[in-house]
Amino acid sequence: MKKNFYITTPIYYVNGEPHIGATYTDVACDVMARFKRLDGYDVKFVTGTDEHGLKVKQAAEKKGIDAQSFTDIVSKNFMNLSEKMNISNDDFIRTTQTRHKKAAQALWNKLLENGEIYLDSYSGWYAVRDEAYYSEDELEKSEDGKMIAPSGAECEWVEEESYFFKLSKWQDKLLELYESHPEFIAPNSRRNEVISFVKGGLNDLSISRTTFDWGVAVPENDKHIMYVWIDALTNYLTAIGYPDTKCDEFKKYWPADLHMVGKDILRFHAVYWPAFLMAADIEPPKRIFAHGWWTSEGQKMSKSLGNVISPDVLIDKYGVDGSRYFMLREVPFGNDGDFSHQQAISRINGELSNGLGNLAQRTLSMIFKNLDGIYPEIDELTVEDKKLLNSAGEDLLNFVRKEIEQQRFHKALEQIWKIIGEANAYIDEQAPWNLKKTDTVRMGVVLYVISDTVRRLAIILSPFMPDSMNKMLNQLKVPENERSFEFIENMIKSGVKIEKPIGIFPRIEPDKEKAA
Ligand code: ME8
Repeated sequence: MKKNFYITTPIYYVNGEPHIGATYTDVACDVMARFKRLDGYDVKFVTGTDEHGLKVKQAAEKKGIDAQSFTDIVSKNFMNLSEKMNISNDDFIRTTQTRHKKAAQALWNKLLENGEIYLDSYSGWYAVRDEAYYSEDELEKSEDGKMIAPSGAECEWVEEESYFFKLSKWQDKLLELYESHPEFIAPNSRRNEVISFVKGGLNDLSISRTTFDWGVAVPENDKHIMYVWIDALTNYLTAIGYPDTKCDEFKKYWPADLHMVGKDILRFHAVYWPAFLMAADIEPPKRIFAHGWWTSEGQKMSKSLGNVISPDVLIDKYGVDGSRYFMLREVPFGNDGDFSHQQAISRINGELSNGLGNLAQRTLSMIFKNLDGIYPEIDELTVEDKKLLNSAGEDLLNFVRKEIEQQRFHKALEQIWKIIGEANAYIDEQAPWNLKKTDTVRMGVVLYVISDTVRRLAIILSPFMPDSMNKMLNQLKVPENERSFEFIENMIKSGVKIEKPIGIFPRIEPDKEKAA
């Protein structure tokens, strides 16, 4: 049976330039998508932009352009960034697209038909920055009398006619879902937070607005537009052909295997979204993973503090793959993390340049110089040779697969670097530079064993650093159709000739970074 895998990022608000947060979620999802593809899955990976709502409308007004032209420009910036970061998404959803409006209205109609929506009026607190409603007991009063949400966003009082979704009636069903599918919300600490929020009781949710018009029209009453979150969440269905639930894509990919989100938007995904879906007779997704939050040199990233880390700066300083590696290696996925340039340089130089880069470079250079660049014929492997090869083969792949399934990227990388350490210890012990003078046959075997170890590592690492690992596999002369996991235990072919190797991970000079 064909193995399918559907993974999504949140769709990002287009109220400003993309920052490191969007890149972080994109990279994590990209690693999962690429890993699954190499593991034989048929993958659908979707990202996109969330273009309606008051926040985006206000940002457009500030720029003095109409909302559609504004979102066209900013959405393009997000698209370009995904491309630059080598994100392998299969689709890019924009909520202003016709296909999406059709899907959002179809979901609305289904909820209406099922008796899950009623018209009433809303009076309460709303935070434009979060595009979220809050009850008074969740808010704090600031010194100047403003009502502040737990996120720090300022709230305003709203009173208007509104449609409501009967969220309150789904409380028990949601608790049952969390109970019967413990893997539905991860990490576990977040799961507990959601459960206690739902146990605390749910109010019906206001799902339409009348005081502005930048949104998807409510089908039966165009005085109303849909609340931006019901519009946005539907994107996960739009991408696979909804409302056509009989189409191939929908049948193949729904329920989604993983919605990856930041911890700030877990409530929308783990409470509202499954409730909307169950109310529309659609199965909930299989898993929501909420990752942590990046701060910058110890402080919350904010435009006014001037410490927002732009993905372009990251790419300039550390390269695409250096940035991808650092983000997933530095912080246990799920925890908050602080972005420190010093740490980034230290990891890139220590782990990429010295650890992996050097291993490949010195091995291939020796083959190039001493064996005319040709992998030798191998008669016999010693216990040490086999041990190293085995530790970088199926065993490592199985370990990494298990960690990736649980979104523990840092653990996967930690283990891969343990094996890189073993390979470096092996080369030092075997000392092929000495064998050059005493036993050139054994020197050839040692260099061959390391080359094949590097091949294995590069295949397993390619979801994390696709471009660099491709370069490495090119230098090793591994055929392009032999770079998926089923070939992990294949051996490099003797007699194949390599070219003069070029270092893949140049060191980053700390001084240059200070001057920047
Ligand atoms: O919430 N650290 O969009 P958004 C880590 N449109 N991740 C961060 C981050 C940070 N400092 N800042 C942002 C929305 N993110 C809605 C989503 S989905 C149906 C609708 C990431 O532009 C993280 O993934 O505010 C977070 O959840 C997302 O960007 C929020 O993006």
